[in-house]
Amino acid sequence: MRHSTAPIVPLVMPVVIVTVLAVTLTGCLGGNNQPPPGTHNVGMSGLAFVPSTLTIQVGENVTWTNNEAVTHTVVSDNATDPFSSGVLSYGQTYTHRFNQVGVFPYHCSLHPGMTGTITVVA
Ligand SMILES: [Cu+2]
Repeated sequence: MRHSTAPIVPLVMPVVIVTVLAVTLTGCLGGNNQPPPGTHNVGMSGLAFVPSTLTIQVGENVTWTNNEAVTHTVVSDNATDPFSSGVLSYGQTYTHRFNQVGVFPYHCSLHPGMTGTITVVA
């Protein structure tokens, strides 16, 4: 019976460490890791924007996230509302707010077949 407490220590320590990490990370994020209301998400995977077409309301945001180990960009085709993300590595995001009604096609400048369209309605 004198060995009964020893095996507990290796089990308890990871739990403590994970708990401390979770509290620390939550604190860093101000307890708010949710995107603001009106933010839509588009992923980049399989050399494609997913979803490739999206309809949002004017004033809303779109956040693109690169979900693969291939670099991508998000570049507008439309000079009416120009935007360009720069090169996004795995896990990186880019957010653009659409303040004008219209149809806004965009593309990845690194992969010619990689295109998408954001339709903004009132
Ligand atoms: Cu790309």
